Amino acid sequence: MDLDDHALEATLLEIARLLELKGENPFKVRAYENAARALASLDRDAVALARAGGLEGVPGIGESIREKLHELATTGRLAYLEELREGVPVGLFDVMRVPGLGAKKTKALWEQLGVVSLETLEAACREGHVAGLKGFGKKTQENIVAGLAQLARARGRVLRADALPQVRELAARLAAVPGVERVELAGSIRRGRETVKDGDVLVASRDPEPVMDAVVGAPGVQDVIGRGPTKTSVHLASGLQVDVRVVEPEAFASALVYFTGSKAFNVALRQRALDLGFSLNEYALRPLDGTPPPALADEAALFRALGLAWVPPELREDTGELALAASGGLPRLVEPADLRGVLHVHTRWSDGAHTVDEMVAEAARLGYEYVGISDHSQAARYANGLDPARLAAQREEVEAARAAHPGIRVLHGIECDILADGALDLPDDCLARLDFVIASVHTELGMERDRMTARLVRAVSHPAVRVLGHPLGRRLLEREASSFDWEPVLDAALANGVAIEVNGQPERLDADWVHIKRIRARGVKLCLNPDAHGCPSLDHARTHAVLEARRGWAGPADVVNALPADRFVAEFLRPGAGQGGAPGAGAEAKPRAAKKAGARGRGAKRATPG
Ligand code: DGT
Ligand code: CA
Ligand code: ZN
Repeated sequence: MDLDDHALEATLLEIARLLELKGENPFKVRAYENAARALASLDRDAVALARAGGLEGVPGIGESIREKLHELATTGRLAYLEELREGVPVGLFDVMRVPGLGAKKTKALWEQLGVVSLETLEAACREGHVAGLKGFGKKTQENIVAGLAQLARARGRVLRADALPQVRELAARLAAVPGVERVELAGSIRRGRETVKDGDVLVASRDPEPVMDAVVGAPGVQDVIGRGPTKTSVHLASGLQVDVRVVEPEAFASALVYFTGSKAFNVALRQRALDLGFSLNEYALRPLDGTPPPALADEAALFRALGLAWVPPELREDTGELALAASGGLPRLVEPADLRGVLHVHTRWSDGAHTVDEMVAEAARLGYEYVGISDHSQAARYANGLDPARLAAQREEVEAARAAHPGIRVLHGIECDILADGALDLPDDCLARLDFVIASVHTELGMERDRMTARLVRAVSHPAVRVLGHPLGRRLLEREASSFDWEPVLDAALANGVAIEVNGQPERLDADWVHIKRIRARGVKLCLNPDAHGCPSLDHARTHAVLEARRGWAGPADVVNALPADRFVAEFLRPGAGQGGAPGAGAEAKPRAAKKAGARGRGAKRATPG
């Protein structure tokens, strides 16, 4: 291991934090902090000094710490640190840095609420559990939520969906540089996190210079943050930072694993390597006995060498995936091709950009067996939501689309607003005539927790409701999630066979992966939807929603719309749904005026698309 002075200092500070987390004597903690400061102010090569035993007499560094630094500098390892790290989630170091949270509060959150990372902290706040903790209270919880938001903004994160095409374009450019053997995206983009701090690109080549030339000369590059022989960082015109690293082809597999991360996953993987007698870093997997490192053709070979199945990047968050990879028990995750149909599709009847016919044609073109049209309901005035008369009139257009596209089953539903008291926004008889109902909250998202819980339970218990839409109501980087108690909502969903949506809009991704795990554990099904407002976003289910579901360990059996059309209708909707003329299909409810004015004219705007 290559050590710089900073590594010694960082190790001492890490020990101090770990001691605090373990509730150790404050004097001991202070001793490590003081020693770190003493090292920082040393104007000589600290590693060389430590190795040679030359730290004696340096003020602020006692004998016991001196010995540890010697061990670290000579062997690259420190048994004491590894012992301290045992069982302490690395994510806690991020938690400790949240404004208002020190080691003491972090310890309480960890021990009493199972908080192990910023994500789990956020979830615990959302659930209101933090407020209930002794010594915390509502005010503290609010401060933590504000602190988390502040951290997210300060960290300058952007939506993955915004970053992805930009990073891909640069990567494609690099793939064309002579001498380049492989190019892959790494980091949080590859793991499918909802937001990312920067883009990471990994290149295999024996000749890095032309690659770096291509990076700094790429058309979208605004400025060069730094250029070196192995790493170049740039800002794109959008402000997004991209780090490009070039490694020898032999190092590509270990580098790809390392730079894909997450950091927590890397730490756990390296520990496993050490336990098996290897050192693992971004360059190689090296036997500690000095025998030559094994050749690793790809990531799978590296995992294999550690007795592990290949872990999909979406799972690499150190939340139990390594144990399963060791036992051969990794779940088969849902894949884009598993989705046989989608619900939650808006049209020009409310706030969508395309007609029913256009959306159905696009769904057919994408290979779906069924598509559910679901515009907003009347309470959503801002979106031109449908009242009963317009809903009935829309049925005309749905019937026309059915006739025009016999290859796809067209379902007629609605995204019905959940009113403040949990009642639905349309009369029961009106809802009963539809093939499906997605119930969603669009107003009073910040309502008090108990009222929100009761509101959702009531909505989910309505017999017409099939899906609870975007349950958190969050907008990434903009709006916090609503707060409610998940358990009663999941109970009601289970009792009523209601699925929870995984909304594929990149700024929603709702339910999120942390809750998806809980939903699945409860036996409640997921419905992966695009929430499309036009043809281009119709595929958001296969791209973004599938990724979020994979991060939540969901398999095809967890997903209702992985069912083929016949079973989806028979088992999840009701027999005959989506075939037109369904029981009580509601011809009697269609006002004539609406029939003439609304449907046909718009539907005819575009014939079957080419
Ligand atoms: P981001 O950029 O905040 O959205 O998230 P990442 O995961 O892309 O983080 P980034 O860009 O800082 O680093 C890329 C990967 O490199 C990360 O997932 C794991 C690895 N890595 C970075 N720093 C460290 C470190 O200090 N220790 C270890 N073990 N791995 C690291
Ligand atoms: Ca990154
Ligand atoms: Zn909605």
